[in-house]
Amino acid sequence: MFCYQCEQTAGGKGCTKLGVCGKTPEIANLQDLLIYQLKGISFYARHILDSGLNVDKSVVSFIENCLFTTLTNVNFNVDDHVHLLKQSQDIKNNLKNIVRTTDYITPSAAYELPETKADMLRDAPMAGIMYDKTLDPDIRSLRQTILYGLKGISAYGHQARELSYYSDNVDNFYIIALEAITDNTLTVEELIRLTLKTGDMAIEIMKKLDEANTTIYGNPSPHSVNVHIKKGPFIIVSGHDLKDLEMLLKQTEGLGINIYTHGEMLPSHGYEGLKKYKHLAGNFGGAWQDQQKQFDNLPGCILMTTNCLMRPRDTYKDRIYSTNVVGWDGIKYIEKKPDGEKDFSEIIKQSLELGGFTEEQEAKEILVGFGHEAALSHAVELVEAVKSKQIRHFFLIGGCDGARPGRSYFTDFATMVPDDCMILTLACGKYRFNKLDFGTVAGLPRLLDIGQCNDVYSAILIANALSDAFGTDVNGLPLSLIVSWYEQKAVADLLALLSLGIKNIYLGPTLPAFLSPNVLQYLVDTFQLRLISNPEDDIKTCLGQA
Ligand code: SF4
Ligand code: SF3
Repeated sequence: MFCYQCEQTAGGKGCTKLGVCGKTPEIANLQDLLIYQLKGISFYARHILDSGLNVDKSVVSFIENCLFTTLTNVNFNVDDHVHLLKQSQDIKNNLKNIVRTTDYITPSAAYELPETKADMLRDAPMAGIMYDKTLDPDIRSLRQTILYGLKGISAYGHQARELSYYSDNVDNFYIIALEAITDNTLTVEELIRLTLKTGDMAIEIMKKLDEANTTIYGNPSPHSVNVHIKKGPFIIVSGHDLKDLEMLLKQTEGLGINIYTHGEMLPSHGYEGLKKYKHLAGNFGGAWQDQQKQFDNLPGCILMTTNCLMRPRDTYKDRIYSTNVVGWDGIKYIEKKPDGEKDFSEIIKQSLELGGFTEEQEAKEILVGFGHEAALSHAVELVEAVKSKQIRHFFLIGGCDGARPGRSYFTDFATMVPDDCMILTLACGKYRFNKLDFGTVAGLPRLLDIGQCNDVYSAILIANALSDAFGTDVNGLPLSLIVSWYEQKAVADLLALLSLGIKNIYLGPTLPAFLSPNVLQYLVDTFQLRLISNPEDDIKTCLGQA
């Protein structure tokens, strides 16, 4: 196996024996072959697009689901992968029959998947990232960057599609980009353009998801969330998928079960359509990497709707459920029925039987719900506060959390931000400091939580509105972006920000291993992308005092 798609990759270079995430060589090889099959499917689908026809949405959503399945910490179930591989060959065969091209057929399009898993694994090495030793390292780097951006987009695309929202541009882009990254005629410059286009598409899908979430559940508004436990039976819901949370809230109404959010589900408390359920009781635990410790021996159940799933310990393996594309060998899976609904009766029954917490902690509340509408309802005050020097600077500290010790940078950074500066947060990295009291500035909370990682779109809208008010562009604002990355949704988010021409982003805790020295240099020269150094110096540089 070889995988270097996430921040915790072994030795900062690549996982080759076993994924630090727990991905086995078997799963890694099946995932490589699945991506190879998607490239083959896209070869034929591209011909359909080029002839002016549409590709069937069932094919698009298959591609999207497979991309999402291979994202870090999503699916570790062998049977799921074998099943998807078999489906991929059927889809490829169908498209081949429709297209009947006489063009040169790429190897991934021509490939015939064997019947057995053993034979699939025999073939998998030729689909590996490092298989072609002669490939130019910059071409490989850009191809993988695009692929990881697509994986991030697919997570948001899946979430939006669950709510019946999608973008035809993004749907077509999966195909165009997957085919392009097998095209040996494309130059480095062309692949750089495609990388930035991937960023455009990331914005487009986040916009669609924002439209879906805010149309269905209303615009988030400030809401205090209890982060301590209550007495009684409970279910913990993790991941990003609001629709799953809503279905579960409906099915547990009046049953005396408390629903706690976990990880990236925390911002759901801001949405009127979800917070109206009184048994949405609070948030449990910290970011994803703490789950094994925090789920240990819990007297209740857990539902994982998206990543990040870690290897479930035996002490809770019988109490954790997955849904959507998430999976692990031996854990219970909740299917979607043909009408789009899900039956949560098994997890509900089990959580009632387990009985829940017997003690209750005194409530401790944190504030969430500053999406673009709520934040911009204070636009006039914010602009005035900047003009009158009550607010000196905005720091957006956004992105993923993770286990690396270097991530204490982000906590230190947040606590060192001067009192006359405001902190905006996004995604699960905020768990490192969101229970601290940051007080107020200019009459507003000094820490405003914008939401999940996909709500980087909200941050972009806020930044654009402030730019208009100050007659500048985003780079001219008293705003610095401090981005922590872990998995490929963060790659999509970073590409989105770069595609808007946003400069001076601080990225950490380390740089992606998949960026070749030349590609990195291009990003540094063009966007002044910086690796984080230490919080004192970085804050000084951001405030122009270095
Ligand atoms: Fe390693 Fe990350 Fe790949 Fe898992 S996803 S195998 S930790 S690089
Ligand atoms: Fe977190 Fe996985 Fe990335 Fe959505 S849940 S930000 S790490």
